[in-house]
Amino acid sequence: MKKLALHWQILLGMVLGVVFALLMNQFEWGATFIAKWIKPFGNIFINALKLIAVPLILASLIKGVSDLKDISKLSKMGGKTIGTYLITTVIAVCIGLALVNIIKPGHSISEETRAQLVENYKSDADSRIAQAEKQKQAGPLQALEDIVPSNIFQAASDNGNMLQVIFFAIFFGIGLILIPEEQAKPVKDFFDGFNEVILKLIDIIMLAAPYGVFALLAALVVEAPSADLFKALGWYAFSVVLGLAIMMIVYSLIVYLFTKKTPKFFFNGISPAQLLAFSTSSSAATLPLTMERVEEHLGVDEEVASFVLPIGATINMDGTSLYQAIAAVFIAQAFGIELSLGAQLGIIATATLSSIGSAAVPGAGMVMLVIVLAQAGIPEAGLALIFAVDRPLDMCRTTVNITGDAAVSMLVANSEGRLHDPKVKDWDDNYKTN
Ligand code: DAS
Repeated sequence: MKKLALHWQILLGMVLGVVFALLMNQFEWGATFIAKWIKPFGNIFINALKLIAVPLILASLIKGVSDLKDISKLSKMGGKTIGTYLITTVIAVCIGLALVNIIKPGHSISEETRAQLVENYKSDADSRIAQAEKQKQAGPLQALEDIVPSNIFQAASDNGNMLQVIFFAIFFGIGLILIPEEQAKPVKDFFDGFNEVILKLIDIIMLAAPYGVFALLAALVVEAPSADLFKALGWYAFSVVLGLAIMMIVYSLIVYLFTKKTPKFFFNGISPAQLLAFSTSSSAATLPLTMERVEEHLGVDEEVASFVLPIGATINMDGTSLYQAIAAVFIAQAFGIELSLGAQLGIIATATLSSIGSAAVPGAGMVMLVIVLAQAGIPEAGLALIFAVDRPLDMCRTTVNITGDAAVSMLVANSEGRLHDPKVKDWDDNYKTN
């Protein structure tokens, strides 16, 4: 197993989980055995991901906000960069919401399977459904009021108040910017280090992913007698991949509209980085190659690229935000929760914020999905449902994440008059036979 790259290990875990469950289904004690002796390992894995969500938000957002101080020095380019990143992320979330409401992947689940799902995850589903009901009866400003926590430790303790944790993290980061540099430095260094530790913990948790997935898949197969759950998962994965493909078209359109560089030029310049992102599921691991391709093959000035891309790798995750919007609404549909328009608009905010807070490492997008689910009152148990297909989708969404960063770096460079002719001509000139 060690020799295989992590994502192949996870895919193997998925297959073995299904095969094992189908085998156990041949014995009348098979389902009970899996429920008692295998499924707990899947729950432990999901709990570990949920455990890391709050510290990850605190670390990445406090670091992110306090790093903004450096951006203010380049405020014109900084403002343009952050502003464009936010626009592309909101576009991605809206495309995701549109698709999941049109395709309705969760509606193809039969009432019997839905009842089974709610039964399997009863405690979590009930509390979330109750919370969603409460939110429906709440006043117009209730959601705003709920953002400000009265007690950070109570907010951090219950995953249902993720926006309160985010509010505290941003508030704290702003405080950090406003105190004198020499006083802020040790605090900033602490959170930089804290962030590194959390990322290492995610790496460790992801090492358990193949085993966690094996358990989750095995439990899913024995608990969901009907194939309609797998059909629904197929439609869900299709919705995400379709949304990501639309984002690729959006990027090539905005690059052409603002810089007149053709899609052929753009994709041939960025494709090696896209392949690396696809195979590593990590924007951070791909960043060095993204920078080299953007500078050498897409003509972005080196100073612009080294400013825009590292920020993009950490806070601009359009693929992740689109995926989180679709995943949240899919899980709500699977559990029979009709989300109000207000709740869906809230998802635009929480998916944008949680993709900003998502670390550029494999599986981070799913960890942060807890925020979107919790805020919309959707059962987090649904994570077990979608984790089955999360890895292949992580590979796809990471590819979109870095493509979005590259596209925005070209727009920013172009607006600063620093989009040059590439040092290395694109493939038309190199490989065309003379
Ligand atoms: N894998 C993350 C990245 O590196 C994205 C995600 O997990 O959603 O961009």
